[in-house]
Order: sequence, then C-alpha cells, then structure tokens
Amino acid sequence: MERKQVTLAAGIVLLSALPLAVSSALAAEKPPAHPGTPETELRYKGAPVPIKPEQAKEAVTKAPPLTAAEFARAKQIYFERCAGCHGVLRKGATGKPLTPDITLPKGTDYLKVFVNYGSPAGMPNFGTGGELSAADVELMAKFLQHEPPLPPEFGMKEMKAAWKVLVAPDKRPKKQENKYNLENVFSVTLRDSGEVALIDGDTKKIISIIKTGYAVHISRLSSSGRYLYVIGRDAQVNLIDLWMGKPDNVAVIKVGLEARSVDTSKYKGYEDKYAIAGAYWPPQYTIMNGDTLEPLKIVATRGMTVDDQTYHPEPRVASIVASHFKPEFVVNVKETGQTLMVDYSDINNLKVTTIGTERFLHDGGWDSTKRYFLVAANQRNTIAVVDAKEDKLVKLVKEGVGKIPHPGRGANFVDPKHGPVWATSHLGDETVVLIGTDPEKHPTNAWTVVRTLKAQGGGSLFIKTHPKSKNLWVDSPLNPTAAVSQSVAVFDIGDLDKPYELVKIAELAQLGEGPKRVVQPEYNKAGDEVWFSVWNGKAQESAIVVIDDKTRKLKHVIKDKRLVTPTGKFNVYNTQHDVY
Ligand code: DHE
Repeated sequence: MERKQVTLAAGIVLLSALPLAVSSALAAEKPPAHPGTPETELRYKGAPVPIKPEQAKEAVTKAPPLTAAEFARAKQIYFERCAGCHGVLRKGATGKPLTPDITLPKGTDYLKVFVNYGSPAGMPNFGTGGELSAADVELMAKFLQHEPPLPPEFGMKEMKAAWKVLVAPDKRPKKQENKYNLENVFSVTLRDSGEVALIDGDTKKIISIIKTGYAVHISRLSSSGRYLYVIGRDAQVNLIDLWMGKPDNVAVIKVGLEARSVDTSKYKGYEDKYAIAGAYWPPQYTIMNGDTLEPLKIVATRGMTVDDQTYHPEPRVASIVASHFKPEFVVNVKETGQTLMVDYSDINNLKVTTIGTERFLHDGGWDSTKRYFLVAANQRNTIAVVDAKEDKLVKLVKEGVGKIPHPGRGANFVDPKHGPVWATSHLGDETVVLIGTDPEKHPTNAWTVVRTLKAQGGGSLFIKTHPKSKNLWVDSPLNPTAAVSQSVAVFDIGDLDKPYELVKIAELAQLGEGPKRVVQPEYNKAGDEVWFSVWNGKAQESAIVVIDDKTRKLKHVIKDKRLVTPTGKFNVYNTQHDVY
C-alpha cells in the first residue's frame, strides 16, 4: 500500500495509510473526526469503555474553597507536620487515612476538633498544644477535604541532574591515608544541622563534621568498611571516603524527595559494588554504583497490600539490609507489607522475590546467625521473620509482642533459660520481648516470645547489647515523663529475672535546659563501652555520654558546640559486620 505524507496548514504531518482514492472520498464527505488520527485507527480504538462515569473520581470538589495562598500554606503545614504519619497521599499509616471520601462527609467542624485537641490514638493536639494557631487549625480542616496535592515523580533524569562525583575513584587514595583506627570510628547523626560528626572512638575526639542531607537519618558502611553512606530525610545520599587524610564526601545524589534507608552490597564477590537507597517519596528504591553513586536502576514499590490485596499508591520503603547468604537486598515496604528480596547479581534482568509479610513494616535486624531477618510491623504489633537463605516467610510473631515494637536493629544474646534470642522494645508500652531464634537446638522456642521484661515505660526506640557484653540497654526517649526519657534501663543478661538498673544518662552529661532525650545505645568495637546521645533542642547544648559497660559507670562525656542534636551513632566495625 502506498504511504503518503500530507502536511496540513497548521504544520501537522499526517501519515495516510489509505489508498488515495478512498481517503479523498472520505475527506470530501466530512472533515476528519480526530485530526491527526487516521479514520481506520479511530474506528478500531473508539469503542466505549465500560467504566460507569460515577465510578471515576470527580475533579470538581465540594471542599470548602481556599485561595491559592491558603492552599500553599496548608500544603506546607501538611508536609511538615502531618505527612510523616498520614502519608503524602493521605492513605494512612501510623495516622488514619484522610482522603476526601472520608474527610468530606465529616466536615470542617469535626476535623477542626481533631486538629485542635488531638486524639487518644496518638494524634497530637496541634491547636491546644500551641503548634498551630486557630486560623491554621481551620485552614487544615478545610484543606483536608480537598484532593491531596501530588508531589512530582523523581526518575533517572532528576537523579542524574542531582548526582555529583566530587572526587573520581581514580583520584582517591590507594590506601588509608590517615592514622585513625577506622574500625572504631563513630558516624554520628547531627539531625538538625544536616551533618554527621565522625568521632574517633579511641580518643573521643571529633575527626570532622561533614555536610550531608537535610535532617540526616542513618549511616551505613560498605562491606570493606572504607565507604560510609549517609542518607538525609530529603533523600540525599552522601558517600564519604574514610581513607582520605581527612575523610570527606566523594559523591552525592538525591534519590527522591523524601527517604530514610540506605545499605550496600555485602555478598561475597559484590563487596562495595552496589549501594541501595529506599525512598518514602516517590515510593521506590534505587540501586547505585557503590563507589560513585551513579544511579543504575530505579524500581517503584507501588502495588498491592499483603492482606486485603488492594492497590496502594504510596508504599514507602522502610528498612533495607544486605543479605549475607545471597547477592540480595532485603527491602521492607511499609504500607503494602511486602518484603522484597532484590537479587542484584544481574541488574538489567532484575529478579525480585516478593515475600508477603505484614503491613506497616518499619525497622529490624538479623538474628545472630544473620540468616533470619526480624522486622517490626509496628502498627500491627507484629515481628515478621524472614529466612534470607530460603527467601521465605518463617513466621509472623504476634502473640506476646507488645504495643508498637520498635527494635532499631534489635539485640541478640543468649537467654540462660531459653537459648539464643533476639529482642525488641516498644513505643507503645514498657515491655521488652525476647524471641527465640534457634530452630535447630531450641525448636519449641524458635519464633515465639519466650520472655517479657519490663523496662521503664513506653516511648522506647532502641535496644542494644554486644556479643562481649552481659548488659542489655533499653532507651525510652519518647516517653512523656522527663525522668524516664532522660535515663535508660539496663538488664543483666546472665540473670534476667533481676529487675533493671536505672542509669541517669542526661544527668551525667550536666547540660542546661532542654528536653535532653537519651537515645540509641551503640557499642564501640571492643564491646566494652556503650555510647548514648543526649538529644537536646537545636539551640541547646547536647552531648554524647560514654558508659563503661562492665561497671555501668560514666567513662566520658563528649561535648562540643558542633554537636548539634546528635541522635543515631554508627560504629564502623559493628555497622559493617551487623554486630548487635
Ligand atoms: Fe528513624 C532507623 C524511619 C524518626 C532515628 N528510621 C530508621 C529506619 C526507618 C526509619 C525506616 C530503618 C532504616 C534501615 O535500617 O534501613 N524514623 C523513621 C520515620 O519514618 C520516623 C518515625 C519519622 C520521620 O519523620 O522520620 C523516624 N528516627 C526518627 C527520629 O525522630 C529519630 C529518633 C531521630 C533522628 O535522628 O531523626 C530516628 N531512625 C533513627 C536511627 C535509626 C533509624 C538512629 C537507625 C537505628 C540503628 O541502630 O540502625
């Protein structure tokens, strides 16, 4: 058939596939129904779609009107204070869903009460708590009845634009060019200054303060221990070379607009080869070159929830760990409750095993053999156990788990009565639960809660021990009582029936005013010191308190005006080898 190109007056080019005689006859009858689309194609594709119009969402909203300026202000308040719990698209996670199908029937007055007074289920009292003015409370009540504004996507083009190699691999040191005992260096999150402090664990001196992303979150180490990866809440990943005379950034990228997790390939043959970062928005993970952060593969996590199998548009990536059994990353997707075993041995033909676990996955850690990953589905009061050797769900541990488990990476030790266990504390109550982890020698205990300890109170975030230690340290920084949030409980692993001892960490730091929350125990490499952050307000003095693990007495206080809001601390050796 003869192909003929027709150029219309408006400059549109038509490719006509019809014989000339037929097409000119059609043209004579009536003007084209859809200029630019051949009639034949139109007839083929123009069948009616059997979706009832009333099933499709109405764009014309019945929500109370807002000016453009009001909408912009509400958006900012929402992203700053609400999205963390309710999700950017307001589909709900820690907080309830707030989509217009729910909020419109409730109306402005009803919503105002919630924003103003909060709720016993955990919603803060933004109005009476003084965080929002009466006008802003009203504004938010109206805004919540509108369709959620959609932030932009962030794909390869945006990542490449944000990616910078500051020092190319061939310009970097060939061997360690400083004299630090790198295995005992700590990377300390300086949350509100968007920096990390590298602290020499031997001398307790600050080596350097390095600029990172906004509200920086966690640090992880490459398999060799040479490279440090830091992720900020703004999804900026910084790659720091610890071999440099003065360790510093060598590459930087953004993998989205909001993120929390990063890790690196640790399987034999892939050491230091890849890095992976998980994003909250857009919901996706990105595999990068380990030594340059060049983005190689972006994978969306949007999909179906594990339980009722409905589509979720915003399943955020929570914890990620690197498997020691296979060339795989374990990627925990929060809102859908899917644990993805991402095989990085062939990135172009990516194989992902999707293990249905439980919704609202958050943080977790390996058992002592590093075969089983235990991850908290916090809003479901569940610990999911995944076998990284068989790529299978082992069990959802529900019975005996307390309210909102929050392990950090958890703690592994041997219970004198029940054998090897992994433990978590809880945000929602004072308990610490010990879960058996040895299916071979202690099969009846495996993956069940074998013991429950009582620590100080709810609001706990992290728990820690060390293979060489006899202590189990439990923090409670989010407890509303200052005496509880400023001290920690320590249990004797050799005698778990004994009540905990209280150590008043904040008091030992001798700081001035402020909340002084004591957060995240972290051991040094030798396992004979445990470090705590005393996390004060941004304008107030904070500190790191180092406790002698054996005597449980103060060993050292690190104070420096550059230590702005220290929170997480990551010992190089322990993080590199998953020692906890
Ligand atoms: Fe974290 C780990 C998410 C608030 C300090 N935090 C994690 C992980 C996730 C997460 C998904 C697991 C990462 C991994 O292992 O790959 N954190 C979130 C949130 O969504 C949340 C609740 C709210 C937010 O807006 O970010 C949140 N986190 C906090 C804090 O407020 C903390 C206490 C102080 C801070 O620095 O921001 C905090 N989160 C930490 C720390 C870890 C962490 C120290 C790593 C613990 C470890 O031992 O590995």
